[in-house]
Amino acid sequence: MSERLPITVAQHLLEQQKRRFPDASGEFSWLLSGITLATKMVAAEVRRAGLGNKLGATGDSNVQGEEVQKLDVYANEALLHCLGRRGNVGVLASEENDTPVVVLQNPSHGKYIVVFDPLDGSSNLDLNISVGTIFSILARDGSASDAGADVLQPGDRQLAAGYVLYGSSTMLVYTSGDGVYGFTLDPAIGAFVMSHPNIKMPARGSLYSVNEANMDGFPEYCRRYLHWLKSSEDDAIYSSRYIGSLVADFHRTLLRGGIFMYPPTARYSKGKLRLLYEANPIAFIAEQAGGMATDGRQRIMDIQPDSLHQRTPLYVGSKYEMERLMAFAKKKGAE
Ligand code: P6P
Repeated sequence: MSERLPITVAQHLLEQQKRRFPDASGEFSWLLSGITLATKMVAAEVRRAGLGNKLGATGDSNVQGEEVQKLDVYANEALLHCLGRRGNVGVLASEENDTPVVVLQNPSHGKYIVVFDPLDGSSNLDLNISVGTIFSILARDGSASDAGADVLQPGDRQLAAGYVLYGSSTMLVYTSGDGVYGFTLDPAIGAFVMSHPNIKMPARGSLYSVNEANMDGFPEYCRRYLHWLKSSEDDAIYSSRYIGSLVADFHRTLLRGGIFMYPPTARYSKGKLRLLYEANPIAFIAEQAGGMATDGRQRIMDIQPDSLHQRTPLYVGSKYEMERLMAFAKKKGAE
């Protein structure tokens, strides 16, 4: 086939599944097409958010105590609708829902769990700043007593993970454990088309990303590390970039290298970001691209979750910057 013709995410998934699992039933590809359909619907709404009274808050707050934006509700309903009808998804767990939604009771039918943040960074929508959808796919462990318990799996057990960045273009970035692939939504044909095959994070970068307004609440080692980043030791010259939208800040780190940090702060003593549907999918992608992701003490994907919406500190980025951070964390009096 001519190189000029597009490779869509559906074609890529089928080829990848066939290569890795020759007897694959195509079920997984069908599941992922539920995510691409929902995120195309979200992209269409985000792209014209300023029209037709779509911006702004609903007046409600979610389980996180955060103000719910109108497009949060739309994105959440689009994902629940498109994934709920795939026929192989058993449980859906969303940042916007207090508890998981059981779609198919019988684990042998609904063998997949999808955990997602439908529209991360939505408070930035009114400012036309990039936002994103983040998702993580797990297998149902039929032995679990209830759907809530079934969802609480460490990130190491993710089957796949990804995000859709609604930025200057709409990009899906995805891994199923066999590398990281980027697809750009082509509005002319309404399909996500392969644009970034086999993404690798640079081993070292020149950017760091953290909300420095929270610095006084950071652990001591983190403050020392930031001081090192700002010094010109090791002839390293770093610049600071911070968008305040996780998917955008991580996507830049994935492509340019460096480090993104959301440490414990005075307000969020366990970190602000959520383990299951923010840190875990981001960590899976980072590691598959050659980077690292920790909570300052342990690998993010080793953490055994206790609850659906639990928060965690997140440090994610290039090997060099991450290993330097861990060296600061190990020093005596690091806290
Ligand atoms: P802060 C957005 O609200 C979000 O959940 C992430 O997308 C982002 O990384 C973080 O919060 C920004 O938090 O405290 O710096 O505004």
